[in-house]
Amino acid sequence: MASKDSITHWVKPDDPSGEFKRQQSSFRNRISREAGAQFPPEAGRYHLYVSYACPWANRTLIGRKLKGLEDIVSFSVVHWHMGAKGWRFATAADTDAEGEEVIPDPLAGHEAFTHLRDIYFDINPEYAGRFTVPVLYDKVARTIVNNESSEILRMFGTEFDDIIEEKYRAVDLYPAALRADIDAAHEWQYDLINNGVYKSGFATTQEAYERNVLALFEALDRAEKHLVESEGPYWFGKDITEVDIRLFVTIIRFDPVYVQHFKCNIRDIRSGYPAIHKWLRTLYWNVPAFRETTNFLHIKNHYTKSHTQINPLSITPLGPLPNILPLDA
Ligand SMILES: N[C@@H](CCC(=O)N[C@@H](CS)C(=O)NCC(=O)O)C(=O)O
Repeated sequence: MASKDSITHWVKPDDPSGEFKRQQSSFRNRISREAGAQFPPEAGRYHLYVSYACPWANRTLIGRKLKGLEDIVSFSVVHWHMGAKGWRFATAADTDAEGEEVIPDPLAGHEAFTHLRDIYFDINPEYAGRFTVPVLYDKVARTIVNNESSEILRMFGTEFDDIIEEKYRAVDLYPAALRADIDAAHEWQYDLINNGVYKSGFATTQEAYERNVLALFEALDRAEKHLVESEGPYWFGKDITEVDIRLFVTIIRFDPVYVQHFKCNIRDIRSGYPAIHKWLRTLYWNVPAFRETTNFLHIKNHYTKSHTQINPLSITPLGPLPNILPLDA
C-alpha cells in the first residue's frame, strides 16, 4: 500500500477538505527571440517530454504541429502508466503502449534514466515539486526551460517565428485583437473545465465532488451556449486560437474517461452538448494536428490504471466505442 505521502494520493487521506489542489509549475523560463536571450530559438536545441495521456502535455504537442515546429523541437513520449515513482520511460520490452516516439529517454547523457523524475533530479537533486509533463528541455544548457504547458504553448506560438516556414508564421494562436477575449475564456475554462474534471474526480468527500461537478457542468453549458451563438467552426470563428487547443484536450477525453472515471456524468458530450460535439469532431477530423496527437490507448489506460486511489482494481472500461463519432454522425 502506498504511504500517506505517496505521489499517487491526489488528495492526502487526512485532508478533511477532500479537495484536489493543483501545484504551481516550478520551471518558468522562456525561449525568447529577443537579442541576448538566455534561451534563444534554435532548431534542434530543445526537446519536449510529454505523455499522450496528459491533457496539459497534449496542448504543447498540438501547438508544435500547428506552428510547423516538427523539425525544430524534438519530442518523446513516456509510457502511459504512472506508478509510485511517477512517469516512466518506455523500454524495448513494452508492447502495450503503441504510438509515435514512445521510446526510452533519447537524449545523450540520459542513458541511465528510467523515469521522468531522473531529469528533474539531474538538474536539482533537492527538487521537491511534482514530476510533471510537459517538460521543455534545453539540450545545450542541459536544463529544463519550462514545465508549464500554457507558457510552452504561448512560446511555440511566437518565439520560433523567425526560423519557421512563412505559412506557419501566419498561424496566430493569440492574436492581438482577441487577447482580452482569449484571456477571459482561459480564466473560467481552466478552473471550471480543464481543472474542474480533476477536482470532481479526485474529490474524497461527497460535498467537494458535488460542488465541483456542478460547477463543471454549468461551465459546459456556458461553452455550449457560446458555440451555438458563434459562427464557427472554431471558438472565435474561422481561425484556431489557444482557446480551441486548451478546451479540445479536455473535451476529447470527456466521454472516453471523465464521464465514468471522474464521475463527470450529469451529461456526456456526444448526447448532451450538440454544439460542443460538432466543434470537437471538426477539430479532430479536419485538423491533423489534433487527430495525430490524440492517442486513446494511452488516454484510457493511463487514468484507469494509474489512479488506484479511485480505481483500485485498475480495470479499464472498454466504452464508449467508438471513442469519437464521425463528423457526419
Ligand atoms: N501546470 C502543469 C500541470 C501538468 C500536469 O499536472 N501534468 C500531469 C499529467 S496530466 C502530471 O505529469 N502529473 C504527475 C504528477 O503530478 O505527479 C501544466 O499545465 O503544464
